[in-house]
Amino acid sequence: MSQETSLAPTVADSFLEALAEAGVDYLFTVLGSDHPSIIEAYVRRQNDPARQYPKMILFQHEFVAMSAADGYARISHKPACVIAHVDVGTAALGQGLHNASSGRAPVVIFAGVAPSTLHGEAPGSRSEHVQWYQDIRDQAALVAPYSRFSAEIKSPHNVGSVVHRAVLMATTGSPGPVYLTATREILATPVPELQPRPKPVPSCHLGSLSSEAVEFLANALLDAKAPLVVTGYLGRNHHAVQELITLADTIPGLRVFDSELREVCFPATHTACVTRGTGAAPAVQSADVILVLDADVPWIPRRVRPSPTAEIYHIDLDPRKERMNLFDIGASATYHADTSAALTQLNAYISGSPRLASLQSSPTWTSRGEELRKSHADGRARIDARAAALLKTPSAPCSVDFLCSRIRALVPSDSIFVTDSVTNQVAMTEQLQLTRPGSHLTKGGSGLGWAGGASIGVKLATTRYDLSDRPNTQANKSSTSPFLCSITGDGSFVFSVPTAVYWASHRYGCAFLTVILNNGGWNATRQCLADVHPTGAAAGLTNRDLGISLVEDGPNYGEIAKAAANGNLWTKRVVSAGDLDEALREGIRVVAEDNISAVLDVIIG
Ligand SMILES: Cc1ncc(C[n+]2csc(CCOP(=O)(O)OP(=O)(O)O)c2C)c(N)n1
Ligand SMILES: [Mg+2]
Repeated sequence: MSQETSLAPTVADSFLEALAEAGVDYLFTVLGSDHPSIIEAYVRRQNDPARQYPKMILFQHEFVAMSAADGYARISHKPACVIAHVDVGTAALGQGLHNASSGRAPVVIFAGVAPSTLHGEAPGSRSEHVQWYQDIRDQAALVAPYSRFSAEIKSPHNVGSVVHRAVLMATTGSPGPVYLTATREILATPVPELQPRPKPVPSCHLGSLSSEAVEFLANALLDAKAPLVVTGYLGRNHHAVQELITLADTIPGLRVFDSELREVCFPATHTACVTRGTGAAPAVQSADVILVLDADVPWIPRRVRPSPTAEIYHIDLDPRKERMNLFDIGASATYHADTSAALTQLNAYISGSPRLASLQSSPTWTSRGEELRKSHADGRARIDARAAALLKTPSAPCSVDFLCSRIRALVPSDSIFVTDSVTNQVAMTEQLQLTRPGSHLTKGGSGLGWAGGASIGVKLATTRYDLSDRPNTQANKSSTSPFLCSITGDGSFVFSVPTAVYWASHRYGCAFLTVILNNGGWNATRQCLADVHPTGAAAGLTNRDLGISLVEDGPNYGEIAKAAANGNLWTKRVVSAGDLDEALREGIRVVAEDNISAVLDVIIG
């Protein structure tokens, strides 16, 4: 092995420099034998006051690093980088790959590949027994179903080009993970002086609608008798939410249904808002014009489907659903466009339409608006009644409705929720009454355990940036960041690798409150069984007999987290509804004042 002779820059320095140029703030890292040159380059950069970013955040599990990068990228829209180990480290990204892909989180994953020389021909040549095993055939195939792009850095001469292309592929189109690799030999190869990129880093902007499309869609909405907007992730862009509110204000009777609850796409308090508990299904069935805006699963046909005569139009940043094998919503026209721009165009056309004034004063539109106000108020009353049901029985265990209504009442008004709540997702969001875009994120896909790591990423992002007008980011000039509340299923909590989550939470000062919906195990498994084999042999068995109950022998979740944080964490189990407020208040206080995480394990009856 050759001896170190100088501190000259290497490909690893070029790699970090290119990430910095592309706006990468953090390296969510799990170190391995493939990373010596990256560590070396990183330490050199840390000694240079002009090169403090990206900062390395160390994790003890790849899935947690990946989820933290996902949370950071989802909330900030800025590319995040994961540094993972060759082969086994890439495999350990696990369900985090799926979540980042489905959730369109721009994450650049870098992993080593096994050194390609055996005899010390170049710095970085093989030196470890495991490097023979880690030399697998097609490492990028491990991430292929999820990655938008993958490439190996093979030359010291084009590192910037490869990295900038990777960031472009991660951040634009339908954003998502990309995968870069390099051998140790390449990373250790010297390069001439680092040159700043002379031109801006490439980007690619989504277009808007053609004028014909604007005219057609606007008139379809004006002519509709029962118009409905279905959306799923439009709330990524706060301006789009504002434009959707304007559209709903302009066309009384237009309903808005958020079918995915991944972002805050429309305020719960607006009279046009329908949820699963307040009329989403009848709205889908009765609509004559449905405008689908940035949604992956606007409805599940086996449960509810639009009328065969309904006209369906679809505008999306990913209208062809490039990652899905099956997608067919019966749309008669589909547009590949930025929904924020498209809604601005539609609103401009509609507000200038000579028909608008007479339509707005027509008895039909007036009574439609009245009907909406009434059904929204009725829906709200039903949600409130569910929350209030336990007020007179304080010794009963909490319901999800009661618990989440109390969380909403007690957390600071600037709170951000990061959730992973599976079968309780609808009740939880209905009770949280979310109104502010950016105040809630849930996992982009179905990979359980996302919320733990994601909370750390969201905390880092909100500490660094003011994200009140996403995707625009401003430096956070205040010394504080919004309160962070994670709500998770008990099963999901275990999937999050809590030992790695709360260790990192403590080490990096990312304090947040976790509320565990402890319903004694995996309710989802029971629900799916009842759905597919309602009268089968397994249906009659208890959860305990099926092995999915954690009522008798569930882990002590809070103590796991506390041990991981070396005792620097507050935890409590709440068994009765009457004890909830005091425990919640203390959990909130500990996070806000003592700056340590808190875990509230709430038994759900
Ligand atoms: C990584 C991963 N493994 C398994 C599953 C399948 N799965 C879906 S929901 C679920 C149980 C979730 O339990 P919990 O978080 O307690 O939510 P609940 O079902 O009780 O609402 C499982 C195992 C999954 N989605 N992701
Ligand atoms: Mg559960």
